[in-house]
This record gives sequence, C-alpha cells and structure tokens, in this order.
Amino acid sequence: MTQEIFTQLAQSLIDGDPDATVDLTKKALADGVEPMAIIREGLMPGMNVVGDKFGCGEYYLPDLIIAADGMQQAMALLEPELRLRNQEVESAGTMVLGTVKGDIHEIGKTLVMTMLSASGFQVHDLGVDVAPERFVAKAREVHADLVGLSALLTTTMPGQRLVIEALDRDGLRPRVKVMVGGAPVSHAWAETIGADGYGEDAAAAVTLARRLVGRPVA
Ligand code: B1M
Repeated sequence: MTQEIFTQLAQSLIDGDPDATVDLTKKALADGVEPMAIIREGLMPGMNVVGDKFGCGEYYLPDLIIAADGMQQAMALLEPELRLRNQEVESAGTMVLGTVKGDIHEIGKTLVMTMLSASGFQVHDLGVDVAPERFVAKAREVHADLVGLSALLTTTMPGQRLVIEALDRDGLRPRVKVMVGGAPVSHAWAETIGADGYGEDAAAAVTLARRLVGRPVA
C-alpha cells in the first residue's frame, strides 16, 4: 500500500502533474507515512527519472520546471512535518548555507536546511546563486561555525573552491568548517578543494555537521 503511493508520487513528477503530487503527498501524510520516506522513496526517485530523461534529451527544460514545481509544493507540505519530528532545544551550532554562484538549484539545499534546522542548527540560508563574498560576509556577521555549499552542476562545482579560497583570504579558515554537497559532488572532490567534509544527502549532512562542530550523534 505504502509502496503504491511512493510509485504514484514518483509517477506524478514524471508525468508533470503538480496537483497530483500535492494530493498524493497529503494522502501519504494522512496515512501516517514518515515525511522523510515520502521524500526518499517517492519524490527523489521521481526527480531522478525526470533528470535522466532530461539528460538523454527525452525531456526539455519546461519538463524540469514543472517537476520542480511539484516537488517544491510537496516540500512545503513536508518541511513543517520534518521540523515537528526533530525538535531540539539546545542550539547545535550556526551555519551559513547556500547554492553557489551561477547555480539556481534550490530543492536539495532547502531540504538540507530543513533537516539541519530540525536538528538544532541555526541556519542562515542565503538562497541560490550566492557569490563567495556573500558567504564570507554572512559567516563573519553571524560568527558561523559552519559554511555549507551546495552545487548541482559540474560547471558550478568550482564555485565551492572559490568560497573556501575567499574564507581563507578573509582569515576565517580554519575557525569556520566547510561542508559541501550536491549531486555531482563527492568525497574526492571535497578533499581536492580542501573542504572539511561531504554530505551525500540531507541526513548525512546532519551527521557530518554534528561531527564537524564536535557534537556527534551519540
Ligand atoms: Co537542472 N540539472 N538544470 N534544473 N536539474 C540537473 C542537476 C541535471 C543533473 C539534469 C540532467 O541533465 N540529467 C543537470 C546537471 C548536469 C551536470 O552538470 N552534471 C542539470 C542541468 C544541465 C540544468 C540546466 C543547465 C539546464 C539548462 O538550462 N539547459 C539548468 C541550470 C540552471 C542553473 O542552475 N544555472 C537547470 C535548471 C533546472 C531547473 C531550474 C529547471 C530545476 C531546478 C528548480 C529549483 O531548484 N527550484 C532543475 C532540476 C529540478 C533538476 C533535477 C531534475 C532535479 C534536482 C533536484 O531538485 N533534485 C536534476 C537531475 C537530478 O538531480 N536527478 C537537474 C532533488 C533534490 C532533493 O536532490 O538537489 O541532489 P539534490 O539534493 C540532495 C543531495 O544532492 C544533497 O542532499 C539533497 C537531499 O538529499 N545535497 C547536499 C544537496 N546540497 C547539499 C549540500 C550539503 C550536503 C548535501 O552540504 C552543504
């Protein structure tokens, strides 16, 4: 039954039917399905198919935009539920987060933000297409423990290195730890650019952030 709704959710994104995505998300929540499972088992597989179809030329940009709209509307329903399930009183640390310059992909970054906030981090989300100087200025202003950099394009990954270099120039490294993520990013890339860690997904980002601020999950 639950598997069926995951399949339908994925299919609604593939079909470019945001109304169905929203209705199915509401139904899954009403049926007691965990919000993270809805994302992992339903929405993300659907987005991956959309991405693959775009990659091989079967889908065009409007198809990506419609699917992203469905995913974002679903996320707006899921975010409060994720927060409700993970409330911590004590602050775990302060993070400045954003998608690097030239890159406007925001869904994964926003999911990372939601999960970190729900785990007690104070997250300053700078949004998308963020220049290195803005990361540095915000990190200085809020005395950040962490800077989180998302990149979804191979062409914008070098933007993560530029932020690390800007933090270096400003003298904020190594006091501020840098974590990187996004579909084309890897452990090897994180090491190459001198980041402190790589998070494969939003849950891994929380584990990593806690380790980097010296508060690993027990
Ligand atoms: Co774009 N896009 N897109 N796109 N898009 C990809 C990324 C692509 C892989 C599709 C493909 O060709 N198969 C491809 C990149 C190829 C490459 O460089 N390797 C691509 C392309 C080419 C483009 C354009 C260039 C297309 C064009 O214009 N010709 C263009 C670029 C625009 C720009 O940024 N300058 C473009 C535009 C768009 C839309 C605007 C239409 C839309 C984004 C809408 C939005 O965000 N508001 C879009 C979408 C939706 C996608 C796909 C289909 C889905 C991305 C997504 O939201 N996934 C994507 C294909 C794919 O990924 N399968 C694709 C769901 C999300 C929850 O996952 O973002 O991976 P993700 O985040 C994960 C992890 O990566 C990780 O945790 C998240 C949650 O688990 N994570 C972190 C992310 N950030 C992290 C940070 C961390 C830690 C973990 O620490 C700080």
